[in-house]
Amino acid sequence: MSDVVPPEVRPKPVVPAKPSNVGAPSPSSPFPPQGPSGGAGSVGISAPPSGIPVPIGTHGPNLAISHAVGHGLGHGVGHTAAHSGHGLSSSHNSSGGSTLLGYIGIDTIIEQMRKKTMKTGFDFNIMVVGHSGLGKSTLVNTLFKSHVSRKSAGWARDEKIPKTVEIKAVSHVIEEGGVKMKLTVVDTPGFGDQINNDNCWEPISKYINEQYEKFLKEEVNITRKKRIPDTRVHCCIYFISPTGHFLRQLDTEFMKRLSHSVNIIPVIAKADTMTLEERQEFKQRVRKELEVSGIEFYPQKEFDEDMEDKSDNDKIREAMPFAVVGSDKEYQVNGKRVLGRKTAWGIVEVENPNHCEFAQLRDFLIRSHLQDLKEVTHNIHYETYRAKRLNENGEPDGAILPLKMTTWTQF
Ligand SMILES: Nc1nc2c(ncn2[C@@H]2O[C@H](COP(=O)(O)OP(=O)(O)OP(=O)(O)O)[C@@H](O)[C@H]2O)c(=O)[nH]1
Ligand SMILES: [Mg+2]
Repeated sequence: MSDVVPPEVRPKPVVPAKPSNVGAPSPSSPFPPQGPSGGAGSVGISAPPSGIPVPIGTHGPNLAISHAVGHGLGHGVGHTAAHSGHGLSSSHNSSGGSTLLGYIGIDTIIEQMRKKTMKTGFDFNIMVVGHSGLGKSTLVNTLFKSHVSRKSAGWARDEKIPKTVEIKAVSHVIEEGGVKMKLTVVDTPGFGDQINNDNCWEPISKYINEQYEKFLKEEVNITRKKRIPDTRVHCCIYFISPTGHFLRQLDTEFMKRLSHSVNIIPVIAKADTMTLEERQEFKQRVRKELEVSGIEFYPQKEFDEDMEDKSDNDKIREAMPFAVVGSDKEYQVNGKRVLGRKTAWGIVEVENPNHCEFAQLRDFLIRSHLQDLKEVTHNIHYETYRAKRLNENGEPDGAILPLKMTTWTQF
């Protein structure tokens, strides 16, 4: 299993859907015959190298031929191919060579991954950080509508969320559409209260690195788990005070220090305390300040994979930092229950895009970038930590390193 490479990158279909002109099998397939039964070779069709995925569970017109392929392939894979119906085929081109025309089924990797994810579920870990009282604990509850912190802390529903006094990770398994996500929310005490705020990022930085260290130790174990529990922080939502002026020095300092070890997502807290014009102006100012200070927030420009990625992420970067409002209280608005904040002049609806950008933040975190957040964490931040640690003394806490480091982790 040492060379199993995890499906790290967002899957993109490599081949188009099965073409209508799937060719008949030909003896001139580029694949050599495989398997002891002689099935593939004996009917004039060759089996693919065993690494090539074979479609599962779809029945097509080439059943007889596919059956032969199946036996030729050997156990497991062969049997699946036997019922695939797609088969493998190649045909002669005009110059006498052979061209692979048949449907191989590479695109079924997506379905295979989906099934696997459905079975195993996945971890997603969010941390909230910022000055005291900016609504960090409240937003976490809002985000997942699951009252994560409240339930776990045993509070009654209407109790006020207490001040957070220590770093606390709370996990819940959330299931939607048959997919299980183990969500861990790391709530942190607000900083900025102390007379001396020097190094207030240290406990947070320490926590982030401890999770990397835990993962590294598991990874280099001789008998490592097939699936390493992932407690690494995939994103750190940084709360900016809605002052309407400038970023505080502590904000820039914090983000500068941590942006190289975790995905920072800045948000403007308590957006309901600003007018729309103030909010727009403040967002622009914050973006400028972040740029001038050289702070790379997520999604980092340097990690855009292609032009499409760049153009999508540019739009997001231009909309950031999202100005959010949090609440875990529900009110009746036009006959519907909505999460909101009741004021003397009406209800601020948390999920209404005309009121604030909470919905944008949620869609960005969960619906469009969750997988990418995990990949950047693993491939960039963790990798940097890992390389540094292994360079320091070669072995984390005396563990023996395998020659080649590979993981079998679902991201
Ligand atoms: N106006 C407004 N108030 C909010 C918002 N979110 C939270 N609050 C209120 O702000 C106060 C502090 O909220 P918390 O969620 O405890 O803030 P916190 O950042 O976790 O605070 P610490 O744990 O002390 O750092 C509470 O009274 C919340 O009801 C918001 O979006 N707008
Ligand atoms: Mg709190």
